[in-house]
Amino acid sequence: MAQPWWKTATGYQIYPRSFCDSNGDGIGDIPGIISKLDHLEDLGIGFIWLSPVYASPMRDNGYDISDYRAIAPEFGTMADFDQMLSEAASRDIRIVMDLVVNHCSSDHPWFLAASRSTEAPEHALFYWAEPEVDGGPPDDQRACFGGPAWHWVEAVGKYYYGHFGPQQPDLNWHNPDLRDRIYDMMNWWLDKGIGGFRLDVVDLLGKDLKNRIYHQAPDLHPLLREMHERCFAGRDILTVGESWSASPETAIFYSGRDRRELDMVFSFNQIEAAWDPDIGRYGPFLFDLPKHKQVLAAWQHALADDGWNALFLSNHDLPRPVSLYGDEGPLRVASARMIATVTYLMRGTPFLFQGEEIGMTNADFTSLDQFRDIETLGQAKEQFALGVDEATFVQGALKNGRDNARTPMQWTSGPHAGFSSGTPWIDVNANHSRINVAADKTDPDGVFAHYENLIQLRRDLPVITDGDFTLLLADHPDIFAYLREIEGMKLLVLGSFAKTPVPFDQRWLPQGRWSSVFDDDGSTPQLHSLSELPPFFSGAWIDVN
Ligand code: ISL
Ligand code: CA
Repeated sequence: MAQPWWKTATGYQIYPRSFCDSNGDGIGDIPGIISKLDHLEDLGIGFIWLSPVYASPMRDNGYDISDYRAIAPEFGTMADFDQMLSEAASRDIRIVMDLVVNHCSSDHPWFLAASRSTEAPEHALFYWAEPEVDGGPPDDQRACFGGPAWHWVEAVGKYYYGHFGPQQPDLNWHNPDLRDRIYDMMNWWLDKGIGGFRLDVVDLLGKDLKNRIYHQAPDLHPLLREMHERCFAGRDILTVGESWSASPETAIFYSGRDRRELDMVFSFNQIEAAWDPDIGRYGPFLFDLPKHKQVLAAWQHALADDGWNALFLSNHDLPRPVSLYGDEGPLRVASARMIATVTYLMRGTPFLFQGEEIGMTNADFTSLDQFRDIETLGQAKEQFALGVDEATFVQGALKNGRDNARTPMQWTSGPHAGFSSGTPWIDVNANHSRINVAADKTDPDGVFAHYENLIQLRRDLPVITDGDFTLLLADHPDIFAYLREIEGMKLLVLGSFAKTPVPFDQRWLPQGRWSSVFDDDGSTPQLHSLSELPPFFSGAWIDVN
């Protein structure tokens, strides 16, 4: 059987609000996306993961949906959406929609009806709890964006569960009526010809609130199988679930061939490996390359014969990769190229995040009022209550906050980085004078040209799609190296995470006559003559023996 298209295709995540504004209101929109499809075609993208464009009060920038079958007016109309779909299709680009069905917006008509009367059929679409004898909620669970997770509604005399916050009431997946409504809506989008779904916080579906099992509760997988049966079966689409709780041991339950659930999951083990176990994401990022390699290799091995990996460096919730693993200064381009090389030549489907293809950096904010993210602002409130001062908080948020990924896409060195002719909803990074698409694209050694090469290589070399993975130099503190092997071809991938030269021993190279897969002008040092690796050195070679 032929490979599914998503095994050789590369994905590109668009965060619409920050991508391109066509009408000067400061907010990115669908006509803006249409105007940049050529950019994605140049890059070689096979599909777009489109962050939510549905109607929404935008308290969480669209991850709080008030109408699943309408487009948010600030993003455009359904006609704009249809045009985007067909113009993308004419460039062989599919559109994978973000499916946010763990919760909806508290402005959704379902929730409005549900919180007016317990008699309304919509009431049972949500999770409710009677007050305890003291009038309090059933437990002390905290919401992700701050405050308690149980929220009081006077009119019905009950608490509802909102895992992220009061503005995002959780949908009751135990109710078949809810599932019918969601599956109908999913099929409605699929029938339009979209390329599939990215399922937001998929591991929260089927949560067991009584026993306080939120992620990967026993009901999760039966629900995903039902969803597959009712919506995905027989369709040529891609499905990827976001699962912070997935591990190499549980990944196969989502993506195993015979499971009939999803094609793959985004796992975050490699991100969490760098968090302080006591503080979590709001603490320092304690990057340790041997640990990082160990986590990624475990995923490569776990899904070697069955299941599939989603490869990514960042998304709209994470800091920028060059800021996280590389260099924001003079070695930025080399570091961006290196990080991409070692990540995207593993086995799996790559998902780039907008701006990554030009090595964009974290935000350059100086005060709290420049932040827009509901999570960052919720955290600020909690931290200030604990006595943390603003400057310290801002410093932390500039390292790990979600707005780092959400500053406007830097198209040009001109006003507002060419993102908008009006005032952007969130500040543009001043470094757009240097870091922008127009400038990077003219540089044959730039980040864009390198991504273009990597994406093309993934289509040309079956060893990347299908080859075995062997980690080399597992304990080396600065070098990430691995071998990919398939009948008739060996691919060696190597990168240095060090800002300074690293001694290199020729005996570390596996047997072979290694020839670079990247065309270069001869300025790159030959692998066989290296006694040290230059800062952020990287490359990939095939054995021409
Ligand atoms: O990164 C996180 C975990 O610590 C959270 O910021 C994030 O909320 C979590 O990854 C879930 O993310 C998804 O669902 C959220 C939405 O705010 C995120 O943007 C989305 O990617 C609620 O829908
Ligand atoms: Ca706009």
